[in-house]
Amino acid sequence: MAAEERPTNCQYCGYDCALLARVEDGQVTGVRPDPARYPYGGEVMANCRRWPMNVEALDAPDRINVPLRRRGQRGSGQWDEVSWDEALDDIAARLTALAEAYGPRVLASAIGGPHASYWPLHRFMNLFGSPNNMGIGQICWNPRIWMDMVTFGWTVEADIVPGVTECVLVWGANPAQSDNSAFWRHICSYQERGGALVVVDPRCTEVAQIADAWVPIRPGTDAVFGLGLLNVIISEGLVDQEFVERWCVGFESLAAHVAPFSPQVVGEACGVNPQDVVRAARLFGQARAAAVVSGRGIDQVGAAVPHIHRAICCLRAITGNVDKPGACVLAESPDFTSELVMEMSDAMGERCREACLNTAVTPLQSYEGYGALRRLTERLRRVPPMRYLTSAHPHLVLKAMESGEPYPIRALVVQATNPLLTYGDSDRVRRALQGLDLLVVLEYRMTPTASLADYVLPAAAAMERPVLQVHGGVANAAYGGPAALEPLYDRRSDYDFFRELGLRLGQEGAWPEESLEEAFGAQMATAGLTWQSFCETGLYWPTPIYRKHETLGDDGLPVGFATETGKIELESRFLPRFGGSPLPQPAVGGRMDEADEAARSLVLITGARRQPYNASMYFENPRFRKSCPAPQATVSPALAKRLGLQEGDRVTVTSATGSARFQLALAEMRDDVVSVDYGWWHPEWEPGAPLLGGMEESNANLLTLCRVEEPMVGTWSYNAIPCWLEPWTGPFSWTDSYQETSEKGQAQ
Ligand SMILES: Nc1nc2c(c(=O)[nH]1)N[C@H]1C(S)=C(S)[C@@H](COP(=O)(O)OP(=O)(O)OC[C@H]3O[C@@H](n4cnc5c(=O)[nH]c(N)nc54)[C@H](O)[C@@H]3O)O[C@H]1N2
Ligand SMILES: Nc1nc2c(c(=O)[nH]1)N[C@H]1C(S)=C(S)[C@@H](COP(=O)(O)OP(=O)(O)OC[C@H]3O[C@@H](n4cnc5c(=O)[nH]c(N)nc54)[C@H](O)[C@@H]3O)O[C@H]1N2
Ligand code: SF4
Ligand SMILES: [Mo]
Repeated sequence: MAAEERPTNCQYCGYDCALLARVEDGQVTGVRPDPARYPYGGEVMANCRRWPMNVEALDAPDRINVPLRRRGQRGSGQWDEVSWDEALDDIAARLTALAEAYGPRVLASAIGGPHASYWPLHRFMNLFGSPNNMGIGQICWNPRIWMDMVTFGWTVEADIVPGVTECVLVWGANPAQSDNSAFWRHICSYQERGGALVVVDPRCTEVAQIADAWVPIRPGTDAVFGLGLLNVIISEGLVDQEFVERWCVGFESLAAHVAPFSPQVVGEACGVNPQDVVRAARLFGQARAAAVVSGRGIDQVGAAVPHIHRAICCLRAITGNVDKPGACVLAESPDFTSELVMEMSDAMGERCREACLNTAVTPLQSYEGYGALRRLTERLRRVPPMRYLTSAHPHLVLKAMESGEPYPIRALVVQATNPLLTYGDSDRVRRALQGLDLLVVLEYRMTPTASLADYVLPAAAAMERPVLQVHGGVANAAYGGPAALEPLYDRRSDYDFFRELGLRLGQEGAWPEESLEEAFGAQMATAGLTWQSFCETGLYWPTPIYRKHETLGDDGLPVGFATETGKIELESRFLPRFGGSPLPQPAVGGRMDEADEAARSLVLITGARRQPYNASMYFENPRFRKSCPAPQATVSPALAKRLGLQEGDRVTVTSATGSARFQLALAEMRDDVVSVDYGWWHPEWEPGAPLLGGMEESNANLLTLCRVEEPMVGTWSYNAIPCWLEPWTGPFSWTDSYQETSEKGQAQ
C-alpha cells in the first residue's frame, strides 16, 4: 500500500501539537510537524525533544498490549493475559459485590495531570454513585480557579501582548522548563521588545535570568509578599481609582488591612531586600497594562495558597488590570458542550453527594461550596466545572482505605496517573493501595502503581486515539485532532473502558456514542461543528472580548461581575461562609512549623520542572536518560561549600517524613533552599516487589505528605518543607551511563 500522511497530534504534553503521521501498511513510519493546524507547527516543535517519541513509543516493547490479570501476591509481577470481556465481566462482578456490601461509595478513582479526557471516568463514577474522585487539583490549578471565581465571578488568564503589556509578574512558575514552547517563546519576545519582567522564585530560573527584578523569596512566604506589593501600590498612589470606585468593593478595608505590611516588615518575613518589594510593586503598578503568570510554586505551599491567590486578585483589581488588553482576559463558558454536561454531573444522586468526604473538612471544595458558587456565576450564564471544584481530597480517601473511617473504600480505578510517584507520602500511598480488594489501572506501561494492580488494562495512546483539550471547561477554547490509526493490538481508549464497564453496571442509555470520536463530535456539535470540521484547524477559539462587565444586560445596566455584589470583591462576602477570611491573610505556607533547628534547618522545594521529563514519564527513553541520567538535588554554591559538598556528590535528603537520594547540582538560588527533582524511577527494572521500579530510592514524594493543611480547598505542601542534606556513600543505582544503570537494575 502506498504511504499516506494523516493528520494527528502529539500528546506528550498539554500542547497537543499538530503532526502529520506517515502511515504505510498500517505502520507509522514517520511524523513531522503539521504547519496547517493548531498550534504553531514547526516553530514550537523545533525546540521540543519529545515529538519524535511518537514513532518509537507506538509499538515499543515495554507497551502493554493486552489486558493483564494478577496472578499470585499483589505486586508479585506475575500476570495472566486475558480478554477484555473476561476482565470487564470480572471487574463489574466484583464492583457489584462490593457495592452491595458497602454501598457504591466503596469505589474511588484517581487521575493525574492534564493528559487525557477525564469526563468518561467522572460520568461512570457519577452514575455508579461514588463521589470519591481524587486527583491533584488541590495542588495544581484548583486554588487559583476557586479564588478567581469568588473574586471576579469567573477565572482570568494572563494576556501578554508585546507592545501593550508593560509588566509581567511571573510568580512561582518557570515556563522555560514547564512550558518550553509557544508560551515561553512569547515571554522571550515580549521581553526582547522591552517589556518589564518581575520574577518571584527562590531559584534564579531561566525566566529570572532575563528579568528586570528577581525576588529570591523564602519558600512559603508569598502571601506576605503579596500584601507588601498591595501596601506599596496603595501608599504610593499607584491605584486605578476610577476602576476601583466603579467596579470593586472593600477597598477601604483592604487598604487598612495591608497598611502594616511595609517593605521592611515584608523583607524580613520573606527573606528579601525591602527594595525588591518596592521595585516589584512600582514596575507592576506603574505599567499601563500588567499581567500575572502564576504556577506551582504558589499552588503547593499549603495554608498560604488561597491567600496568595486572593492577594494576586486584589493586585490585578486595584491596578485596573482586569479583563483588559495586555493584562488578562476573563474567560467565558464554552459554546461547545461543557465538561459538566459530558460528566453527567447533574445526574448525581443525593446519597452520592452526602457521601462526599470533603464536606466536613474542606467546605469550599465540596458540593455545598460548588453549589453556592454556581448560583452566583449562573447569573451571567456561566456554569463552573464540578469535578475539579469538588474532587475528593487524597488524604481523606487514603484514610478511608486505611481505616474504614468514616466508611470503607475498598476499590480504586486509576486513569493516567502514577500516584506512587506523584501523590504525597509515597509509602503511605503504596500501603493503602496494597490493602485494597480491587485495583484497576489503565496504563501504557508497567509503572510502580500498575505493578500493584489486580488488572492492568492497555490504554490507547497518542496517534491511536483522538484528543480534545478543553481547559477543564472554564474557557471557550478547545483544541485537538484525530487519531492516525486504530489502536494497535488489544489496546483501547479510556473511554471504551468506562463505557463498557458502565454498560455492564446498568448505565444503558448513558453512553450513546460508541466511540470517543463520536463523543467528541457530540461535544462540539453545540458549537455548530462536526468532529471533522473541527479537525480541519484543530482549534476552536472565538476572539476574546474584553471588559465584559461593561456589557449592558436586559435591564439596560452593565452586567458587572458574577459575584454577590456584582463587583470585584476585594473583601469577599463568599469565603467567610466556607471557612475563609474576607481579606487575604499573611499565612505562611509549607510545613516550616516542623523545622527543627538542629536537624532540619534547610528548606526543601520539590518538582521544579526540568526538560525532557514530565512528572514520572519518559524515563524509558534512552536518549533522555543519556542526556539527563540522574535525579538532582540542587543547592547554591555557597550552601554546598558550607556543607563541604561538591557538584556531582551523592546526597541523602531527609525530611520528617522520609529520605531520598540524589546527585548534587549547583545553581544560583537562595542559600537556605534544597530543590529536588520529582517523578524518578527505573522503567527498565523488573516491575513489582521488592524494588517497585526503584520508587523507594530517589522519589521526592518519600519526603512529602498530603495532609489537609488549609481549611477551604485542602491544599498541601510540596514546597517549603524543613529538610536536611548529607553525603551518601552507599550504593546508588543512578550512574552516568544509562547502559550501566540498566545492567545493574537487571542484576539486582
Ligand atoms: N518538563 C516538564 N514540564 C511540565 C511538567 C513536568 O513534570 N515536566 N508538569 C506540568 C504540570 S503538571 C504543571 S502543573 C506545570 C507547572 O508549571 P510551573 O508552575 O511553571 O512549574 P515549575 O517550572 O516547576 O516552576 C515552579 C517554580 O516555583 C518555584 N517555587 C518553589 N517553591 C516556591 C515558593 O514557595 N514560592 C515561589 N514564589 N516560588 C516557588 C520553583 O523554584 C520553580 O521555579 O508544568 C507542566 N509542565
Ligand atoms: N513532590 C511533588 N509531587 C508532585 C508535584 C511536584 O511538583 N512535586 N507536582 C504535582 C502535579 S502539579 C501534578 S499535575 C502531578 C502529576 O502527576 P501524574 O499525572 O500522576 O504524573 P505522570 O507521571 O504524568 O503520570 C501519568 C501516568 O499516566 C499514564 N498516562 C498518560 N496519559 C494517559 C492516558 O491518556 N490514559 C491512561 N490510561 N494513562 C495515561 C502515563 O503512562 C503515566 O504513567 O504530580 C504532582 N506531584
Ligand atoms: S510541545 Fe512537544 S511534547 Fe508538547 S505536544 Fe508539542 S511536540 Fe509534543
Ligand atoms: Mo500539574
